[in-house]
Amino acid sequence: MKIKPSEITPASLFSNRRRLLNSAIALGLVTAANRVDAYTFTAADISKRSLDKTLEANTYKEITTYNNFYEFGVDKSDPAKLARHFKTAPWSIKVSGECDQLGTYDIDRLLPKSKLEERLYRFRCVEAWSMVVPWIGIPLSTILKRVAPTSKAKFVEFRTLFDPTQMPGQKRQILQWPYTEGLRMDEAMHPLTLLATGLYGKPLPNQNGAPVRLVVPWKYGFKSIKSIVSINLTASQPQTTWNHRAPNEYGFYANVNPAVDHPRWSQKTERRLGDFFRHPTLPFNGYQADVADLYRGMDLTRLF
Ligand SMILES: Nc1nc2c(c(=O)[nH]1)N[C@H]1C(S)=C(S)[C@@H](COP(=O)(O)O)O[C@H]1N2
Ligand SMILES: [Mo]
Repeated sequence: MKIKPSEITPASLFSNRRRLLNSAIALGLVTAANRVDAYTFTAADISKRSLDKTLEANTYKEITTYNNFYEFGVDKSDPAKLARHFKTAPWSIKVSGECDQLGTYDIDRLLPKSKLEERLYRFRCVEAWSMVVPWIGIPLSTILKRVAPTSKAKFVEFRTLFDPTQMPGQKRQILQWPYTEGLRMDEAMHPLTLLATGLYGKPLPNQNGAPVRLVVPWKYGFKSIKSIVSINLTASQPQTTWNHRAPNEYGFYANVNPAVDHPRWSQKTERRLGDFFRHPTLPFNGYQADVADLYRGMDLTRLF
């Protein structure tokens, strides 16, 4: 049985509000010279639109038992089992590169929990399944503004924890570890781009990337890097794990695009988890009106 968005409980899980609020204030107001203002999107209230009432969420069970998280094995059922004892507290995130507020922050200091929002996003995996997830998180732009990028910052590079003692998949060279991903600065500043810390009103399950993962709803799933320990602002385009692994199959942009086939399969349709029939895949995963402008003038068959 599917749960309607209207039945999703609001994010009232943050019992320790006062402490969190205090630490947010302690770090806060580092707004400095807002050099990232050039990327602020003013037009529509996109975050409201992303809470699309016509989207019906997948069940908690579907979202948390069919995962890609190669650090915990390559089968979709592996992460739910093998990430059970993954240690996600304490957790710190290193902020480095082209920004004023460099440093290693405790996660509770970097993410102002008082600003966490609930959003319903379509999530599409490149292997042709899709689901709709009621995420809890904070726009990445909020965090980037607080660390004050310099004018040289053109990209953001993310890195997952490297700890083979906890992540058995890292003992095998299936991918180049640690997993890395990247976004162009305007993509990173877009209000649909989320640092997610929970789903369905609960803290993020380990298999979904606890304690914090990226969600970029108009891109294929592999862009949404899990269990982030590093945010690095760079002047040039960063190397990304899947692009390094198979550059002809996985590009840097990875925008959901039914018009461009993956070399080994069509990307025209998808099967939503829990459904029997396949559906046509929408350009930019259904967020065309919000994000197509970011790529105007680019050849998206070449820059896939
Ligand atoms: N660190 C890390 N992040 C990752 C992956 C991974 O293997 N390692 N898999 C990616 C892929 S291919 C997908 S489809 C999504 C799956 O997210 P989900 O399990 O929450 O649905 O996570 C992405 N983030
Ligand atoms: Mo994926």
